Amino acid sequence: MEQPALTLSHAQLADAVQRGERAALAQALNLLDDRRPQSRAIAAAFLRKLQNDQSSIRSHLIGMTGPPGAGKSTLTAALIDLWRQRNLRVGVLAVDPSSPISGGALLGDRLRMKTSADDDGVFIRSLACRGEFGGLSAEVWPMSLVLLAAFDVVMIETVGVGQREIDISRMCDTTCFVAQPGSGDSVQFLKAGILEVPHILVVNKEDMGAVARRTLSELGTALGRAHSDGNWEVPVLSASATAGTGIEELADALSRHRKILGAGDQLQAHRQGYQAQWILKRLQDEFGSHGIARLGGESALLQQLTEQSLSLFEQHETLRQILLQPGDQHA
Ligand SMILES: Nc1nc2c(ncn2[C@@H]2O[C@H](COP(=O)(O)OP(=O)(O)OP(=O)(O)O)[C@@H](O)[C@H]2O)c(=O)[nH]1
Ligand SMILES: [Mg+2]
Repeated sequence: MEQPALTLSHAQLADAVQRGERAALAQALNLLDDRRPQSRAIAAAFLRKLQNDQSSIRSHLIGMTGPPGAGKSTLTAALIDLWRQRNLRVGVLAVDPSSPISGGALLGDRLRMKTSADDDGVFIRSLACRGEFGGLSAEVWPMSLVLLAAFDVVMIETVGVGQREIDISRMCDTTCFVAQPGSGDSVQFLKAGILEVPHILVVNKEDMGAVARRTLSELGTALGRAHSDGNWEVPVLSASATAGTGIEELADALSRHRKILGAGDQLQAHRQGYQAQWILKRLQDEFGSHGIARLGGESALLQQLTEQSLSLFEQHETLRQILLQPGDQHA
């Protein structure tokens, strides 16, 4: 279906997004998808407004990862119920790997079944995984910025154990790994350093009994004490999304981790740092390492990006324009 033309100015759109208006959210997400130069300019101005308003600084970006079928969607649905009782507004990006194993298209549906369609406090968007997984964050990060401006909690659900989900986990303020009872993979991956240590580990399906308890203790051992940094010790929790047990503990652990990130500097630095990496990656994909060298090399570029206060697309676009100029052969 043809999208209606943009009827709001970028500033009006930003305001409407911050009020959590559904139509504005849909329009904003479409705008980010629009590759035409004119739309990119509007998107850049729109994102700058959101970032200037600091409207996302109190929100919480959570990554939910884990193997196919571990219960990420069911757990997310249970958390949504709880968060809504606590009067928190929730946005979800369900990243659909389109894999037949994990039942691709069901991903968002399972959530939608549990959440009322006319509750304005919940917004769910399924994303088909277009192309390479490495290219996924290209879309997910700007979308996250939009949802963070509109909701108290934003959850990104991705399937994966190991390298594939790392980018998503770096993007998020808090990463929660959902383990499947009886599957030794998570334990092995954790030991081998393939699974980047999440902030929270949860073994779902505790209603399965002994097998779940065994996985819980194996994960606890594999994690050891080595991974607790100064102010955060990684909790290993047990829950059952279907029986509704352990959900409050999980929600509390998530909010405890959010609290230690604080209301300002640490969180801001983390997101700004990720954004710099995001832009670097986009430029690398488009112009190769030669392009990065022309901009003064990776570390100088990252330094410059974290210090600038331009918005995401503006930073990216400004650097693209520089690189699209005829190259200085001596650089
Ligand atoms: N016994 C039991 N089954 C559960 C629990 N949570 C989820 N399930 C079931 O496990 C299956 C997978 O659940 P999902 O929530 O779709 O898992 P997922 O991790 O989102 O799966 P993908 O997105 O496809 O990777 C479904 O049949 C759920 O009903 C639980 O706590 N206990
Ligand atoms: Mg799922």
